[in-house]
Amino acid sequence: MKRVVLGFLLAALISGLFTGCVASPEQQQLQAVEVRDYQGQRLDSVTGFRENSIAGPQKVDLANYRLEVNGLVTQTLSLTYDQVLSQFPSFKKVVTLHCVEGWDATVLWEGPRLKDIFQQVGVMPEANTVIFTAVDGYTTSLPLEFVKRRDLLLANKMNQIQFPGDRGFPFELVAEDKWGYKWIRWVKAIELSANADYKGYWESRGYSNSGDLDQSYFR
Ligand SMILES: Nc1nc2c(c(=O)[nH]1)N[C@H]1C(S)=C(S)[C@@H](COP(=O)(O)O)O[C@H]1N2
Ligand SMILES: [Mo]
Repeated sequence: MKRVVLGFLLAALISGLFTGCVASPEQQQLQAVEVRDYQGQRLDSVTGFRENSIAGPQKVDLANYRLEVNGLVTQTLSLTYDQVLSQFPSFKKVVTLHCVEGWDATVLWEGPRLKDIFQQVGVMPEANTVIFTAVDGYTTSLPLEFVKRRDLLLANKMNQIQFPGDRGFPFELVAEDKWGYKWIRWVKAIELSANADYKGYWESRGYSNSGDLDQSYFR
């Protein structure tokens, strides 16, 4: 009898150890439907990422979710997920995210352009900075001119599928040419500001405020 219990415990322990390496049913489902090749480019799987966010994966309930656009604008916006997607056209881009930890991920991103959203709210001339806030309290910022010129996306799809919950659903900023800490996930507010020196979560802890990929991420 004791042996049986011991054997059972051992089996439970071993299977527990290995579940970390095996894709969960949800991950397997995502792997089956995501696109891994786009116009000749290999894409990384949406399930193969390291989770390194400041407060762990966020579960966003769409019923209560609103994307807020405010600050130096003539008309503030508060939109549901569906309103964001129906009011602005979506664009696709293959872009590689580089984390300061040394890993990267190449993904087909898809979603509305920030500059189209800005057009709708009417940005005041003194605004020069875009400050982003996420559901987990994370913050970051970018120059307004850069966001418009580079057609940055607020992505809701990766590899042609809607974001999995732990990957930044409903929206992640595709901050191309910038280090991973500028790619804010679970975005909930976008503020137009005249404070070019604003420093977000990692920027206020010593990472470069420009976040330029071709420069060191230290100040
Ligand atoms: N809301 C939020 N967004 C965040 C973070 C975070 O902790 N919270 N971490 C950033 C960092 S350091 C990296 S490298 C990227 C990783 O994004 P990925 O999961 O799309 O690869 O998310 C960025 N966005
Ligand atoms: Mo990162």
